[in-house]
Amino acid sequence: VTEYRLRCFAQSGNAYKPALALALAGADWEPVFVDYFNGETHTPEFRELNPMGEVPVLEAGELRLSQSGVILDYLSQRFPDFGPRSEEERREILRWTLWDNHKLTSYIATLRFQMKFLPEERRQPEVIEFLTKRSDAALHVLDRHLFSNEWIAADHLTTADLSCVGYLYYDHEFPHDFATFPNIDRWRRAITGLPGWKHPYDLMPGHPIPPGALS
Ligand SMILES: N[C@@H](CCC(=O)N[C@@H](CS)C(=O)NCC(=O)O)C(=O)O
Repeated sequence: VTEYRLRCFAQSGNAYKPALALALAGADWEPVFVDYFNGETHTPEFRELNPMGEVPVLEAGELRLSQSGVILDYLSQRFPDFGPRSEEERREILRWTLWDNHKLTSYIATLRFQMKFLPEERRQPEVIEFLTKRSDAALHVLDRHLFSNEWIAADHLTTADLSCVGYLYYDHEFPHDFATFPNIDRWRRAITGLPGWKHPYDLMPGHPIPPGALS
């Protein structure tokens, strides 16, 4: 048995956040596939595991955690390299993780879902337009922040970086070209250069989506 088990699937940037933390830390972990596109998160068994019905879920012995931000916080105590080195850094990590969950990931993940995963007849142009604008605004905030900061919350990589970068390697699945945000691009490339880095489709099971799912 591995020390950590992460319920996840390849298309989930939210699951990628802790998966990447585990990979970069060289942790003893295994991904456990959740068949999201065939409705597994709606099953009573999964709701028992996480009443919120969401991936990721981390299991470590008897401990079971959900919400990527909470899982990242837990992992940063186990692997202090990407944790805070002061009270001020702890607050900055929390601040940017909350911002990511509210303003960045929630919009860009939902935009991608609308554009790429929802069956065509259920896509709504006004919803896509709204989410595109919201995503754009958040990406500009992040790009400006990274103009004057090498990393998001401290002078070293922290879990705030891993949270914000969750969806930013799924290139060509958005109306935005992330490479045109120069500071985001420089920063996400710095993360790809770290030992242990893998693309979400290589780190977690379930890519490509099998035909027949989603219908
Ligand atoms: N704020 C949560 C978001 C998690 C989330 O949205 N998970 C999606 C996959 S990326 C999910 O499992 N959705 C299940 C469903 O909608 O049935 C986190 O950071 O963990």
